[in-house]
Amino acid sequence: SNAETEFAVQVSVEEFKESIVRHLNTTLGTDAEKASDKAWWGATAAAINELVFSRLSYTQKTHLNKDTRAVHYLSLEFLMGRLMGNNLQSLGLFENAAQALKELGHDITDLAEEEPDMALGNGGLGRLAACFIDSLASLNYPAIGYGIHYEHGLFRQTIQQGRQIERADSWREYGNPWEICRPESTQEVPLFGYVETVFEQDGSLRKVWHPGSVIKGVPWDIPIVGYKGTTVNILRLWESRASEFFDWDAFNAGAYKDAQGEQNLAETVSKVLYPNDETEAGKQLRLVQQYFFCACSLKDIMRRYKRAHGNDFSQYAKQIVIQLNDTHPTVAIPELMRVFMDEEGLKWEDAWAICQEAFAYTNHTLLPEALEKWPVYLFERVLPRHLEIIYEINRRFLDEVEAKWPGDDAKKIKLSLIEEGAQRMIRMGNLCVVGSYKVNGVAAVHSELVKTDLFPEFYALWPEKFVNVTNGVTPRRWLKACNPRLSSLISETIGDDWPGQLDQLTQLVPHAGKAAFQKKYMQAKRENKLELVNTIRELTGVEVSPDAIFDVLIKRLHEYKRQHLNLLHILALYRRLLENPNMDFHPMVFLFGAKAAPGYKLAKEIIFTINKVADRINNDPRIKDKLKVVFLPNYRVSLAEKMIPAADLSEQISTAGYEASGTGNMKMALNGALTIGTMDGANIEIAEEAGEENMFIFGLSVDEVKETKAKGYNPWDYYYGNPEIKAVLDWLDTDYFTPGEPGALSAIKRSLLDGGDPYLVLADFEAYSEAHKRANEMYKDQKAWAKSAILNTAQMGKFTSDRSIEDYVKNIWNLTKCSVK
Ligand code: DL6
Repeated sequence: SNAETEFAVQVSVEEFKESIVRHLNTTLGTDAEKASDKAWWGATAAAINELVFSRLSYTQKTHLNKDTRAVHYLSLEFLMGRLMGNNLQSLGLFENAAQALKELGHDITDLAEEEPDMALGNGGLGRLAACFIDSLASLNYPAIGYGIHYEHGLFRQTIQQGRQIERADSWREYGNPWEICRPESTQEVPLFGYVETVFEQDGSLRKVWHPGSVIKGVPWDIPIVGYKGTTVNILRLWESRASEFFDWDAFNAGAYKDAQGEQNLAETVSKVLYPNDETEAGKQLRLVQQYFFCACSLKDIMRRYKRAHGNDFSQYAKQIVIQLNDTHPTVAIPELMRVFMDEEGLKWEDAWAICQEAFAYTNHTLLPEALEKWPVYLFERVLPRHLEIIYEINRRFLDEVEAKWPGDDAKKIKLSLIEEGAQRMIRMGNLCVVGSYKVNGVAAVHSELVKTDLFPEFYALWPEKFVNVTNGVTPRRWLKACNPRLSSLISETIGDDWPGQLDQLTQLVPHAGKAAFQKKYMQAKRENKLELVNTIRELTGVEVSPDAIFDVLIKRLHEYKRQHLNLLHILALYRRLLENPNMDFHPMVFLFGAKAAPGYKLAKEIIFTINKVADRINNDPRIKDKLKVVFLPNYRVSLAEKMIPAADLSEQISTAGYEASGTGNMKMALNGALTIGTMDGANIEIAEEAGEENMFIFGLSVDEVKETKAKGYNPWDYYYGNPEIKAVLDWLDTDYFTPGEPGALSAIKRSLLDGGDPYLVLADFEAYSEAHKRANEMYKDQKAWAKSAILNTAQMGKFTSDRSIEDYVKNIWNLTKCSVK
């Protein structure tokens, strides 16, 4: 199309070569003869940045001149992965860059391996944020992502004797070419101290916060290059530093040690990402992290707003929308109130009216342990002024509740922002709902559950606040860049507009039944599998066959995601094969990738058990390589990019009602894996699009899960009722997988039987096993399988994050596209 040719960066292979070599000299201080691979990668990044930075500056000028309404996406996590491939794809320069490097004697795929992942997130929530900022730029929406510039991202996982060991992730130890430090936009963040009430002469009261400490926030900007667009937005990440002013005071007072302490605290704030996923962190430092990045971001937003509007705040909510990615940035709500009232002199009513029009909140989980609550005493210590503001928000809000339900104290107890009890807690979810104009869940079923199960009283109060925006993934990274074979085939078949208009994939539907297309499609899959075979060998030493079915389960380790259901079924298959080595069964390779939160004991036991079972099975000649089990260490974005294109079967087996959406499910279906999954999260919508006949759906539905629990679920019934379940669980008590150490793998059995099996693993076991039989049977008919796989790819258009962003724009953000020349 015109727009594309207009944009396509016209950099020839020769010019790109020249630029890389020049940067080897001028940026990296080396030359082509002696440069390391790391230096070649750095020089390539610098060559790319020449194109990116000029576009960034045009974008910023345009947004400033047009004074556009923008979304500010506040997220404690951005799981970016690597940027080189993506930036090249977005600039339309990948082929030329690959050719340039080839002519310089380097393979672009090998050089890409030099780039450490930017792992500034835990899992789905952080990766979603990364996909969203990609789509925002690609769709030419003015947007800025705000987060923390962690020195260490999510821990690096190694496996030693089957166990997860955590090591620090030092992603920017040797610098990061994609980021720009902006010291001129440094902010100061107050903390601790006390609040003074000042009586004004006119009889009014004024609150003055005397902070006990001040830390600095220094921003680092990462350009986010839109796909074939001209927009380059930024992700602005705050790094904490000690404030000189405070060190100096302490130093003069002779309290050198205190000054050191200040410095330590200040620099600890952005030191490390909390490795918890769906579990409460509950540490003072985490609260300080949350406040730190919210305060810096709001000051940054205010600075930009004032440049255009001075002290007239009537336009604030027209120009600014602040999206809260989960409850982690909730403290931004009382902070904005504080800024408006204490610093800008607005009255409560005016400040509150603006806040309620500026904030919107996305909920990502229903798990009670993930719903943030902060002890009141912590707020009192760290953010005393904010506590006062929260109390006042609550007082006024409970008056509204009283007006709606007079005398109904039970309602007030449920809705209050404060949970009473031995330890009084602030409910951040409730604060978000009260302070936001929209609240969204991340898949249709999840958004319903947010209304009916999580916030039913709020829903009764403000039904129009609650909306759904189903998640999506960027097809640029998750198909075009990670799966070049399939991408080329698609482009040859339907043209190459699909990465920006994913609905066009439906043009593949008529090809799904054609033998010639099926052959090419399956050939691409096979080559991807061959590549993964090599990766598996390099990482684990295990040899697997590309002819086997590649069954992939990749996500954070959590009981509700039920990696142990998969494992029990593997044990059942192993047992069946031992009993009957000639069983009619297409060989399978079960692949796992997962990190467990370091303090989550059972999750770590599940990893250990998978590895021990894998060792035994992979080395058992009796089953003739019909079964292999591989746990790939250090699962992360760049490893996902290798596993997803090679997946045949996508395991999405959470207990129905627990997985808010899932996004790995979308990525694998897009790359032609058939889903074996429960009717949970976005699986339901994937089934609507792909057709249930092209998936293997099994297990209890959301309602059945609720009914089963209500009736009084007893896992022992399944243990005694199903001899296979009993046999595999008992097996784990023996020393079959841990010679000389019986009981070393008993944790799973104990949690399922003595622990009550909270996620209904045993209840779903049989249905899961049946679904696997259907999958195995279908794989034998390669034509039928190929057709279903193609139909999956063809019908995943809905799950582009571009569509999610358009939904946010329509239903929540109300932005206008701003084209950048
Ligand atoms: O919305 C992104 C992602 C969903 O796809 C997953 O289903 C959900 O588990 C995940 N939630 C979190 C929650 N973390 N916290 N808090 O990561 O969000």
